[in-house]
Amino acid sequence: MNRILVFTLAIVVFSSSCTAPAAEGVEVRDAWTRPAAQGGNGAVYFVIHSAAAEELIRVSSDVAEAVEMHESTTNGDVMEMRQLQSVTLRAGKEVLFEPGGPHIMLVNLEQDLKAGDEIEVTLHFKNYQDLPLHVPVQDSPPSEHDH
Ligand SMILES: [Cu+2]
Repeated sequence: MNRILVFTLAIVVFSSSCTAPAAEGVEVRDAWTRPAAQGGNGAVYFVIHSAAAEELIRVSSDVAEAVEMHESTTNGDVMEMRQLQSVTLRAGKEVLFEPGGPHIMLVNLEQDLKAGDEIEVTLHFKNYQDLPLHVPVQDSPPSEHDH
């Protein structure tokens, strides 16, 4: 009597990834704001990245009477700004707050913003913890990183 043994070979497929480990939580880089005078308005720019889907719902700061999220759009030759109630952060995607696009508006500054100063701005999210930012006051955007 012959016995036929069937061997089953289990194939384990290892998935490999060549991407860097994903950052966790919310990260902000290249924050900056332009010099501005007390009583005027300022604008804060940065690059924000969230590992998970997230929503930026509010921004606060002591340096201005009000802090709003705005989006600049060009309508013909006219640059317009509208207020945003929230900014959606898609999982793993960067959102650029930059001149001509979304930005944080510091309305009615309580103090002068001078080049070399640093101000504090806090980002508030739907789910993620509050994120305080130290924002340098400078005349031009931070130089591009190599990436
Ligand atoms: Cu604005």
